[in-house]
Amino acid sequence: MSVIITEVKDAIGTITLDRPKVNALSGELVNEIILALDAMKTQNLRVIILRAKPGVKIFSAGHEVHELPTNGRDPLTYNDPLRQLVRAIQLHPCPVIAMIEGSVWGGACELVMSCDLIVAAEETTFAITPAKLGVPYNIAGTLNLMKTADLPFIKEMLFTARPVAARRLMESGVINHVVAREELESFTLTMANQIVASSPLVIRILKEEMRVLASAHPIIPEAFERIQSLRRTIYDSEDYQEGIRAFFEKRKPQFKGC
Ligand code: LCV
Ligand code: LCV
Repeated sequence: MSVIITEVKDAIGTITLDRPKVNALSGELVNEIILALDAMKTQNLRVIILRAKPGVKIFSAGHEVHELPTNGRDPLTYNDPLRQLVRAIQLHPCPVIAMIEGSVWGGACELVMSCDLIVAAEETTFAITPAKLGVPYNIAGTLNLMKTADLPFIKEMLFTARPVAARRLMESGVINHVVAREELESFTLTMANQIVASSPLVIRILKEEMRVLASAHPIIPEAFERIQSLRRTIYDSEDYQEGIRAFFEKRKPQFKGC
């Protein structure tokens, strides 16, 4: 049973998340989105819209917590499905518009922010929650977030792990437009059609040009290794185990800082 719905109409592809309960980003869901993105490369499309079903309360609850390893393995490596999906979106020749309603959690925030444009319904919220779960966020993911908004704002989101209103993210330049929920589809389609009317070659090259320029962050190997070792202290910690245990036991985690 597929966990996404895909549609192609007038050079616009739409991928709808449709995994029961909360669109948690399981390997299965992520791989279906990646396959749909790949297929859409050969259908002469100009824009792709990523969305959940109309009227959802939760756009996505983030990484499927049941799939976070607790045996001392890095939970968010380069090949983690979510990392693969973020790269698939960033490398896709078409602009991807995230059309968001409901609440967005954890890694789903980075998924949405890796899209080229974001249109959100008024009541939408975003919460980046590794600190609440005791999880060592991925290096590329942290860098992606730092490239999306000013550091004080990203630190507030990461340190408090609290939901932030879409309008606040728009004021910080993260979200392009916040509209009434009933206008979300028409507004997004209008923007999509403006892109369809432009040169796909120019847009494809501009998207890749900006990806390469934006990722031009030199980091010396020693710095990279030091950050990796810092992340290991988290996923080797008791706090990491406690964060996940508390989630499944539906209780507040008792973090000890070790
Ligand atoms: C699996 C879930 C999930 C879920 N996975 O309904 O960014 S990082 O680094 O942290 C990264 C590793 C990451 O993305 O980690 C996951 C981050 N996600 C979160 O922190 C959100 C965790 N979920 C929640 O806070 C709540 O579930 C929300 C607010 C999404 C929904 O709350 P609500 O009260 O409406 P429940 O909490 O009862 O959740 C409904 C069902 O969905 C499961 C949850 O276990 C429950 O399952 P059961 O009905 O079987 O008990 N669920 C929720 N999130 N990420 N499963
Ligand atoms: C020569 C012109 C021009 C013009 N050159 O009056 O940014 S990049 O990479 O694209 C870069 C390469 C660049 O800057 O490319 C040019 C970007 N410019 C545009 O895309 C604007 C193109 N122009 C228009 O959209 C319209 O002309 C505007 C909205 C500026 C004005 O519209 P309006 O209906 O008031 P017309 O279109 O009739 O233009 C009046 C006269 O100016 C000429 C146009 O050809 C027309 O000449 P004739 O009266 O001889 O027919 N014109 C306008 N823009 N960039 N000529």
